[in-house]
Amino acid sequence: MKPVITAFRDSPDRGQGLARDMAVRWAFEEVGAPYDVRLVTFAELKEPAHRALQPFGQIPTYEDSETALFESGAIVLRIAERHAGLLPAEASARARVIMWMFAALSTVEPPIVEHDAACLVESEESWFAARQPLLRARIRHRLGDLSLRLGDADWLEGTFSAGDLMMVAVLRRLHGSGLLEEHPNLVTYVARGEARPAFKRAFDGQYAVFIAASSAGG
Ligand code: GTB
Repeated sequence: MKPVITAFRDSPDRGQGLARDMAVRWAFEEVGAPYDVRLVTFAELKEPAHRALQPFGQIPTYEDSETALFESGAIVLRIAERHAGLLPAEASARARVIMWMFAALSTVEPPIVEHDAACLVESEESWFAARQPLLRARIRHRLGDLSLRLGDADWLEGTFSAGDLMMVAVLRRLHGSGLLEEHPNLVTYVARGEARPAFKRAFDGQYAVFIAASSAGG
């Protein structure tokens, strides 16, 4: 059985590859493993059949012949563990790559999500503008530290890994914010990730869904 993942039938990101199926698609493309995508509507996400796979009613999910998973980080790790290319074989090096996956999702991403959520749901509030500098400062703080650590290296742990995949996927959410541009090495880091043929295939896959949804919607 080819693994099956779920993605939005009509993603709010309008095909920019910002929804969390993107990292999963990218991981499959990096390791050259085939997969199927099952598209779901927002309504379907909240139905019992989907919640049996994803208790929080979200995408992405993942099913293979042995197990079913949710959480994009866990799914990328599963793909990386089953196929060569995204995790080093040596145990300590492997642990360091997994550490960077966690860093991307639990240290770098939260202030970015907080900022996105504020822009999405709080923009009409009287205190919206006053809170922006604080939210942006929290992101800046993480970017400054990440930039220092990356320095002039191409990737976080020598060669491209699942850690870079998750980190670049997270940093892409800052496109258009002006924050990434404060660190030229992070701009080139993200561009290096986006230039990978596997990234492009994954991006094109999700973009095709957006085009199909747009055509269907007239
Ligand atoms: N921690 C989970 C994971 O990593 O898998 C989070 C999954 C998640 O947030 N899924 C979102 C979802 O299903 C889609 S990706 N939301 C529906 C719901 O909760 O009802 C988050 C996302 C959505 C849209 C954009 N965008 O438009 O730019 C970016 C990111």
